[in-house]
Amino acid sequence: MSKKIFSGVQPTGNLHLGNYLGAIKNFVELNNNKDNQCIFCVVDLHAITVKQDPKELKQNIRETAATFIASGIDPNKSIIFNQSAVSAHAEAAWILSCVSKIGWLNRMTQFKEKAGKDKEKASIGLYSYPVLMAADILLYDSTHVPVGDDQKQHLELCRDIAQKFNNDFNAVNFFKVPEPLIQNKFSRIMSLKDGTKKMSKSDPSDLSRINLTDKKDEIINKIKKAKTDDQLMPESAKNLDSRPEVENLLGIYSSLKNQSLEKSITEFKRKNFSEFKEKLSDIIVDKIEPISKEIKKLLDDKNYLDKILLDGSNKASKIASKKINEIRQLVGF
Ligand code: AQP
Repeated sequence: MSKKIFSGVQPTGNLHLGNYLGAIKNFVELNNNKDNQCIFCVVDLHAITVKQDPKELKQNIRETAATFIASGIDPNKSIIFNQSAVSAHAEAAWILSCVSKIGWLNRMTQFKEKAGKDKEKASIGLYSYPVLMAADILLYDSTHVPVGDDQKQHLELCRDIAQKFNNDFNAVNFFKVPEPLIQNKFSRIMSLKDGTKKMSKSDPSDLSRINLTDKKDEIINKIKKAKTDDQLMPESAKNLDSRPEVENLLGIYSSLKNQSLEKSITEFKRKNFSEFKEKLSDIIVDKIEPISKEIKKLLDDKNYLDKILLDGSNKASKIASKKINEIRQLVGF
């Protein structure tokens, strides 16, 4: 059966190895399967749930589209567009927010993490972010949504919203209930400075992440400075629970090498970290450097990127306007 894939990335700058291994790498594989119909969205409406500089946002939208293409997504096969160009997303989000329960949203851990201690000061957009995400997915009758492990809870909410809308409006199977596509291995890449925190664009320390635009020496330097401990490399996966930074670095290595964690552990068993870090830097540089170079090349041709986004939004708009019209009818507008 052909899969309808939808996923998005926020244009909030500093796209990193976590975004790549947790999401974009998977997008490329899905794009390469000729049976799939894929839509990859630069979710700029999501980005403004926290304050953005308008000039930087514009640049980050192009950079995110460039990252998709540089990583291997073919714009002739998959639709690449930015969310704000298709107004049905905002309209569907409003309608869906009227069937979603406050209690459901109160359980979302990402809001709690991002809003921090002072929830009163967070934007309403940040709170209702998962409803907009549900609108994005449901407008395209998506059957599968590739995301990192951190988005699993939002996907479950999207499934609840779809079912509630279908029930409330007596519209059996109107919204397809999507399946998450989460890689079961290495689906959450952690900070290079703290193995208990996920690698994130908004971490104030640039040393906490490998950006997809980093140059070779920056990568080598960041891996050299990545937190480890004063023991030797582990002998087995058993005691990794108490060594989250080591587990994370071995996870990154295994993911890039497409091999199991156990195999990586055997490869470096009882060795010094310096030897492992050298090999790890090499493999990251091999993967990231060509992507980084291609992103820079694409960013020099803004017209090309703008055209890809415009073509993509025209295609997305055709699909989304049909669905939003059906939604309007069901609601009684
Ligand atoms: N550390 C991560 N490990 C694995 N997957 C990750 N993703 C993000 N961080 C990791 C996945 O990347 C996709 C795009 O994420 P996003 O840009 O839409 O938002 P995010 O999850 O909020 O990313 P960040 O880096 O954490 O941004 P900030 O710092 O702005 O909050 C998603 O599929 C996500 O799962």
